[in-house]
Amino acid sequence: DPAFRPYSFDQMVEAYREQAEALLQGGADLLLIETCFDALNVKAALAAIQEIDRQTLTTHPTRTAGITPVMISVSVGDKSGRTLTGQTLEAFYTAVSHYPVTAFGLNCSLGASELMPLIEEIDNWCGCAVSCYPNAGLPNEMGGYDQSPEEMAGQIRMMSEKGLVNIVGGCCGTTPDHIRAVAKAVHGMKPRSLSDRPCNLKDNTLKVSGLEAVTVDVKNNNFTNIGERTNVAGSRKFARLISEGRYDEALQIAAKQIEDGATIIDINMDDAMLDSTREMERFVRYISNDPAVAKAALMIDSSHWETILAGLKNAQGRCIVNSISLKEGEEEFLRKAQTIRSLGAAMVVMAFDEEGQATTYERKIRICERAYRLLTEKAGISPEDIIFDVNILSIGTGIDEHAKYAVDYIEAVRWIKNNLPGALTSGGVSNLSFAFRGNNAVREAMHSAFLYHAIKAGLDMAILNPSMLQVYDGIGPELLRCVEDVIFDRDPLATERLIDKASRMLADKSDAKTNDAAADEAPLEERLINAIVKGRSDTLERDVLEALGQYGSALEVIEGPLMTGMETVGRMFAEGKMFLPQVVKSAKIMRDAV
Ligand code: THG
Repeated sequence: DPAFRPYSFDQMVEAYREQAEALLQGGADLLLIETCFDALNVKAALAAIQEIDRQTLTTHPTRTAGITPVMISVSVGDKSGRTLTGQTLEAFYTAVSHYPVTAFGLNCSLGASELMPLIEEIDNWCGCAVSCYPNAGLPNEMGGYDQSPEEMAGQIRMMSEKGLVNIVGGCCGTTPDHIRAVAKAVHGMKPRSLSDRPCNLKDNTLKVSGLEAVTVDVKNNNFTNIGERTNVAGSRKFARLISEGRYDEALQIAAKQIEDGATIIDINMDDAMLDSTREMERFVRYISNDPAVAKAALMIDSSHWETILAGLKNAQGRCIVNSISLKEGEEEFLRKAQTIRSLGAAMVVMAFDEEGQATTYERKIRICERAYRLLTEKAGISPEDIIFDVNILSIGTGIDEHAKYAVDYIEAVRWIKNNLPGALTSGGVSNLSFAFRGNNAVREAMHSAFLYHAIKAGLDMAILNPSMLQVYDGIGPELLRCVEDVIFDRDPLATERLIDKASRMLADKSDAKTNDAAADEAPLEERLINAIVKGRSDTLERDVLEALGQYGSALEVIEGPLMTGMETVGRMFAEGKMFLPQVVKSAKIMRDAV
């Protein structure tokens, strides 16, 4: 049973709490969590230590600092630099970065020379001190260690000369002679400098992780796609697979979203017919067994608090909670935010308060402003861990009150980016087009046009189906005009025109066919460029073979029309007219063509 675990997260917390408490009572100044091979265990240890710190604050008011110094030391299985669970060191560090650790590093594992490249890698992103205490070389066939004190000391000296470490020592196979030699070798050397580094990722970028680290790159305007389909309410197929217990097939839905460009996947098990807490736990555990899915970071989506906790307590990476809000008042809001923080996750905050969901611009921004104040001033949450979702609501419904929903959303995003420093923005894009269910061409056009404008206003990420996005420039001019008139509420008849256009498109399926026929008659080069830009594979093989005949060499086909296609892709991506999932698709077509 891939979801079987001998111990639960809560049991791990309890075991760590008992030991940590005893060590601190016995006079320990610092706790070393070492030989770690699974970040989830370390998160349990940190949760336990935070619990003790909170209690100490109330029972021992003299211990004012209230934060126990902690070192974390990871052990890797091989030179790939991944833990036993397959996690990269950066993803691991990201998963434990909510605690202000004193030092992070490696122990045990391999000998010092094998650890050198990994310590060099840690140096690239580690915001705290770096430690390293290797074995005395690799074990021999008897499981013993042969490296002499001098040899080991020489290798550690090299690490230190490169300025990579702050704390060094020895693990398996080392003796007092080894430690003496190491101490002598690094005596008087300068430790790794910390002054020019972002401490504990406090450089205002949101970082999350699965097996790999995922940076939500706001500074370079890189939009982040969150896959929506692992949602029992958002995909009939996923709902059916989960209710039938076919988790392996359900995982394939996640894998497809990632393959199509999602770096985070939204998981939602809220359904009256399911035990959502149990399903969340099972699915998150299943994910950890499938590296193609586990590499992505998880967004834990539920309106049940217990279900959210189940997600957080079973994921080894750094998650995003989706969501909390002021719905049940300030106290509950802050309590949840603090728990999320102590479990190491970032959080989506919905524009919702005691009076309900914000639908107007004014209410959206006021609620977010209030939530931002509370979280940053009272709960100590870093702005980059706050992701505001100001509610993407359905437009084109024919109801007058809905007409301004899209504009209000886009303008509220702009306001947040200008007024709540460091905070991020997100939204569930497919909600926008519920009125056009059954008409995917119209829905895709609405999503692409909406995203194009929302990203310009500062939208950082969105929950969407990355397999179903259109290229902005590829939307037919009439459809685009109809869609944008509705998005911007340009005139009272806009919705009517879009509905009319939509039903004509449905009735006139030949619309698409004539388009295809026209595309088929286009000159060869245009067909190839189109295949790349639109990510279409249907006539690719035929066209590539035809080009090979005409051009005479494969290289000329590649450097000619295919590269022209890729250049167009690059330009459109830079202009925000294409999104990462589409670029991924184009790259695949290019690869197939080559
Ligand atoms: N904000 C936040 N979280 C959210 C939302 C949001 N989570 C859920 C939802 N909204 C985003 N997810 C989806 C997922 C799927 C669809 C819409 C939103 C969707 N599904 C097809 C439909 O209903 O027509 C289903 C088709 C099928 O069954 O295959 O549109 O706004 N923070």
